[in-house]
Amino acid sequence: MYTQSMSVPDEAGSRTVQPLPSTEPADRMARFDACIDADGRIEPQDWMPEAYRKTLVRQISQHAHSEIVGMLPEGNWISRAPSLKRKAILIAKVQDEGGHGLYLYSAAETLGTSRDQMVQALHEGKAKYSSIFNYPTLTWADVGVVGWLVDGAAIMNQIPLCRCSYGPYARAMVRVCKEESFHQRQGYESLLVMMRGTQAQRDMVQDAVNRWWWKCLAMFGPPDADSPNSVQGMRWGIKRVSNDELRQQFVDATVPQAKVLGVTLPDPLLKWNEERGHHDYGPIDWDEFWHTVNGNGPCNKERLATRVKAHEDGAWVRQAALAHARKQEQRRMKEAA
Ligand code: BYC
Repeated sequence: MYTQSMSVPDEAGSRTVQPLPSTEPADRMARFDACIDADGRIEPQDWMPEAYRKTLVRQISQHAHSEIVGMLPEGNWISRAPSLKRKAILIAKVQDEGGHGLYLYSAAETLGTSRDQMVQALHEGKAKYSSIFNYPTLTWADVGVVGWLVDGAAIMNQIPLCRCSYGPYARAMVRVCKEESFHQRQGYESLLVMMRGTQAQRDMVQDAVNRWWWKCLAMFGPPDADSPNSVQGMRWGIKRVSNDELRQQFVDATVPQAKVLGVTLPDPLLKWNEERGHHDYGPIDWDEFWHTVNGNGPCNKERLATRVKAHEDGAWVRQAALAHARKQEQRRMKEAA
C-alpha cells in the first residue's frame, strides 16, 4: 500500500535540470537558484521570480479546486451508503477532502491571490480541476474504486509534493497524504468485502474497475513529451517526479493489489516487462482526456453548476460570520477605549 515512507530519490527534480533563462534581477535570481539547488525551501516572505509564483498559484489552486469538486461524486452516495458504518466513513472522507481544499486555498493565498479570486476563476470555468471528477459514480462499487484507484493515484502524485520547494504547499501535503492514505485503504477494504460477497457484487466491482482504470491513468497528466509545464516545474523543485514516471509507479503498485482483490484490470496489453523491470500497458485515449479537461466530459457542467449553487446558497453563512467578526471587533474597541 502507499505510505508516507515512499521515498523520492534525492537526484530527482531540480538537481537534474539546469536553471532556465530569466529576465528577473540577476543577483536575486542567483540567490533563488542557489536555494533551489541546495534543496532549500522558499517561504512566503522570500523573494521569488514572478513565473514561479504564477506557476504555484496555478498548480495549488487547481489542486484545491480538485479537492472541492472531488467531494461531489462521492458525496452523491452519502444518503445511499449500504450501512451506518459505511455512511460514517464516507461522511468523514468527504469532509477530509473539503479540509484539503481549505489548506490548499490557504497555501495559495500566501502567494498573494485571494481565495475569492481563485473560487471565482473556478466558477467562471477559467480554472482547471482534475479530469477524474467529471465522471459519474454509478454504483456503490464506484465509491470503493474511487478510494482505491483515484485516491491511490492522488497519493502517488502527492507524496513527492511533500518535498516541493514551496514551504506552505509542502507542509500542507504532509497532512493531506496521511489522510489520503487512509482513504485509499478504506476504499480497498470496502472492495475486498464486496468481492467476498455475491456474484452480483463481484460483477459490480469489476464493472466499476473497467470504467475507472483508464481515467485514473490519465489523471497523472499528459505524457512527458506533451507536458508544457514539466521542465520548469522540475527545475523549480515543484514537481519532483514526472507525469510518466508517476503513472508507471501507479501501474506497478496497482497490479498486485488487483490480483489480491480478484479483479482484472481492463488492458489486454498489461504485462510485466522483465527487461524494464516495470509493467507495460496499452495506449491511453488522450483525445478523451483533453475533451474532458476542456469542459466537455460527462459531468463537467453538472459539477460546476453544483459548486456555484453551493457557493450562492452559503452566502448567508459568510455574511453572518463577517457580521459577527465586525461586532466582536467593535466590542473589543469599546472595551479598550
Ligand atoms: N486534469 O504540463 P502539464 C485528488 C492540465 S485531487 C485536468 O503536465 P503540470 C482527490 C495541466 O493543469 C487531484 N487538467 O501540467 C481529491 C496543464 O494545464 P494548464 C488533483 C490536467 O501542472 C478528492 C495541462 O494539462 N491533484 O486526487 O506540470 C478526492 C498540461 O499538463 C490534468 C493535483 O492537483 C488532469 N488530470 O502537471 C479524491 C496535484 N493533468 O494549467 C482524490 C497537484 C494535467 O497549463 N498537481 N492537466 O492550463 C500536479 O501535480 C500537476 O499540476 C499535474 C499536471 C500533474 C496535475
